[in-house]
Amino acid sequence: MQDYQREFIEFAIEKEVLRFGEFTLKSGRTSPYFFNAGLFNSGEALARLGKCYAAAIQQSGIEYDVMLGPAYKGIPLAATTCVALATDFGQDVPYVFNRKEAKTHGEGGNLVGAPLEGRVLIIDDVITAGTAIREVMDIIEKAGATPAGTVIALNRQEKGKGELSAIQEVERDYNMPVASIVGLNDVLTYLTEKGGMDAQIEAISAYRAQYGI
Ligand code: OMP
Repeated sequence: MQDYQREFIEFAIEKEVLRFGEFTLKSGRTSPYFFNAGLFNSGEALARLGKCYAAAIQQSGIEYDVMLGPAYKGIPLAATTCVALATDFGQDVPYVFNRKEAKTHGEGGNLVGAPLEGRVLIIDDVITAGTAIREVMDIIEKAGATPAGTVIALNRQEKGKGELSAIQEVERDYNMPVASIVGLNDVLTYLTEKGGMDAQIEAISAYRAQYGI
């Protein structure tokens, strides 16, 4: 695990973005942990988050022309990550986001920011079953652009519809890599190193036995 990954997990637990307990997911699964990126809800938290995404993008080697932050949660993620790419890596990356409701006056349309063209890097919080990300692919397709890859904060490393992970299905269906700041395996490594988290580790291991890949 890299330093930024360990720091990210610590920071997510500190902010209660990463919590342990019993949670019902969008997919209907009952999970012993939940990652709520909406709780990175202050200037400092967003700044640190952007740096972690920027580091993960650099690490992935994905080549792209524009970053797309899908509404709503992807919008601040794209903004803070583009700032971090500029300040930490000297890269001035254009970004664009969609509106959920198309605007009929003013500039019109449902895309705001840079043109959605060329190779697109999607930024999002979590992929569990892959439903949300598939909707984003339609936006890219309609614009005539090409998906270059996706970067997320946490890879939950669980099954999609079949035996592959949801992320592997997305990678296969859209022929693009999905990178993440951390995966569930990193979270487990962190909890094991930290100690005193046996109950949480046990619950996550049981969940993995059922839904993990
Ligand atoms: P899928 O559409 O099934 O891939 O689920 C992704 C969405 O689930 C995310 O965009 C979140 O809205 C939500 N989610 C989390 O935010 N954190 C989690 O740990 C798990 C989920 C989830 O419901 O699966």
